[in-house]
Amino acid sequence: MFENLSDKLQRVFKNLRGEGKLTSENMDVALREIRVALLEADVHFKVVKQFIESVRTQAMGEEVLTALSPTQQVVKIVKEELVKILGTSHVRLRTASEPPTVVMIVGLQGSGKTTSTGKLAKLLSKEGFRPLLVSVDVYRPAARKQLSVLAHSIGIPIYEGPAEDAAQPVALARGARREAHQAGRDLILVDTAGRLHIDEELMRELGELKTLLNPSEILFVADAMTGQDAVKSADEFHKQLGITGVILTKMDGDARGGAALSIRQVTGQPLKYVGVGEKVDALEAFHPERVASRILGMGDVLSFIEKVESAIDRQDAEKMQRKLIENDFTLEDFRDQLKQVRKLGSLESLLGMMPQVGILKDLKNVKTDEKELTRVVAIIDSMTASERDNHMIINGARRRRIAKGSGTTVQDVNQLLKQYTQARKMMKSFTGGLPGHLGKRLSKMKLPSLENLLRG
Ligand SMILES: Nc1nc2c(ncn2[C@@H]2O[C@H](COP(=O)(O)OP(=O)(O)O)[C@@H](O)[C@H]2O)c(=O)[nH]1
Ligand SMILES: [Mg+2]
Repeated sequence: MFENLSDKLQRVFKNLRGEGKLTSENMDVALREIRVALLEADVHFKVVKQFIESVRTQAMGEEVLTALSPTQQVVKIVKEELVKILGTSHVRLRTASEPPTVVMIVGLQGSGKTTSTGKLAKLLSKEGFRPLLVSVDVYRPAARKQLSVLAHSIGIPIYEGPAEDAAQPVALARGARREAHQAGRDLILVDTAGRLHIDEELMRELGELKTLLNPSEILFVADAMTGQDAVKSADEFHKQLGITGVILTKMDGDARGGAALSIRQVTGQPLKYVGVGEKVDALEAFHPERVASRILGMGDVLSFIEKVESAIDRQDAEKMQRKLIENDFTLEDFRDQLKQVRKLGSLESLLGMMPQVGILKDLKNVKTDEKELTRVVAIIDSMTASERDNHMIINGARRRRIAKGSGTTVQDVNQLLKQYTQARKMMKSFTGGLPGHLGKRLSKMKLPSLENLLRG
């Protein structure tokens, strides 16, 4: 997400810093560069124009020009403006005063409605909701089946209705509402049909569903890969149907992110969730403040820590930390740590949230390799307890035995042992290298060991 934009903006700031003093001339140059960076990121031109004007007015103010660190002031202004166009704060899901709350998921075909419906059900059930799913996409035979498979895989109930309703969106919706009442479900997520283009018939059908269901939210699913087209159709849907928010999908792809930066300004409706992958947990609540920091390379440390903390048991993490300090980090710990890494999901998506400094910057190009992880875990599993406890005793004969037991080669075992010792070393040096609070948190995450592991 936003990598190019982020790189470019950081370069602009770096150049400004090099100038020492802010003048209206170098500020003009910087603003021009920011403008180009935003346009290249596919941000809507009207949004760009407004953005630049607002930054210019503030940056040219007396206080900024004479400030001790004018560049920092400019960065602050740019950040505040970014937050402004992204939306001032995270917008929670609206709920009905009397349950069940109904959320309609709408959008064009292939934008990610069905996938997002499943993801949202999972996310919201973690927040304590008891969702019921229903698909009213009766036009493509596979569409309802797709949601049904998804629902079963995440263990969330779905209303499938009687066979005679199979072609009746309104009847299905009505049935789902009855079912929710009977089964005590407090949230109905309605996956609707899409079209390749907005057409009258679809809008009429969605309007009918809206009247029947009186939804608290109508979330428009926009495909970030389609850039400004996504913004345009969001706007169109809003004019015809009245949407209450947007889910922007496929932000993990090489989308330039302009849609994210334009939706709020163009449609007046907030971006509420972002899809960052095909898997069912690849959906994030959208936090403007954090995203603005991410764009400016300040890192979305909060999201990162939240994610890590939800996956890693705090006590485990503290135990690890202690072991590290006491130089007591064994192969067994190494394996446990790898298993936790797997729980965290893709390393790449995690690193995208981090401040782009030194070592972390290099880490960005590293991809997690599931197979590699599995192999490493298998090798450690094939060791005896005393070997795991003290890797020094693992001689040639033991290496051969371990390789055989884990279905790998002696080279694989050698490599793993090398990675492990390097990881120990790096983790130790890393723990001391960062400012207190952050250093402590990061050391719990053992990033450098990952680097070693994955680099091989
Ligand atoms: N990479 C990626 N793919 C996504 C995301 N959301 C949906 N998709 C994919 O987009 C395609 C269409 O999704 P689907 O939910 O069937 O779209 P629908 O026609 O709107 O219901 C599927 O292949 C999904 O796996 C996302 O956030 N990231
Ligand atoms: Mg669908």
